[in-house]
Amino acid sequence: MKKTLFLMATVALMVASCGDNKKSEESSQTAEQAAAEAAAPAQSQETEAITVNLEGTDQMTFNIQEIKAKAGQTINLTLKHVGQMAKNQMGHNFVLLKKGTDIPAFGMAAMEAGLEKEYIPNDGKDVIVHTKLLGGGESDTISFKAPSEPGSYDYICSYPGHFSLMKGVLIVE
Ligand SMILES: [Cu+2]
Repeated sequence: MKKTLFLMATVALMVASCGDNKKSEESSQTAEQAAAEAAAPAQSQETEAITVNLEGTDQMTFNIQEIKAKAGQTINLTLKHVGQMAKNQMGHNFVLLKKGTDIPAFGMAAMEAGLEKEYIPNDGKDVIVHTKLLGGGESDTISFKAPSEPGSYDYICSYPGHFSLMKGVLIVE
């Protein structure tokens, strides 16, 4: 038991020293506090967060087609539109779909939802998480937990016509 606590504290220190933007909020946090915070969600999240730098281009491509994560692992994902075209001509987003979603049907519904809904149909009922819709030069960062159920989860760009090229899979182990 002591060993476990020690490990938790070590992990907490590692997390704390990794220093993301949370740190600025509580810079005077002690190691004990950090350990206590880390211990609380330790059941489902004993692994470090992963960072994904996804890029969308004017050629309608994603640079990453496969993301691997452990169940419940925190994923910090940044989508950057590295092209120059406007959001209403070549908009890109990252949309992680629930298991079993019919992608062509979702794509059709997304088109009907339109630009003002950022091509997220039905108030997002088929969506686990998504970024904003971006134009050239823009980026958006989201932080979420990988689903607790292992398996493959499709992600797409839901801008009309993009999902056949701009797609990938999140593999949860
Ligand atoms: Cu796109």
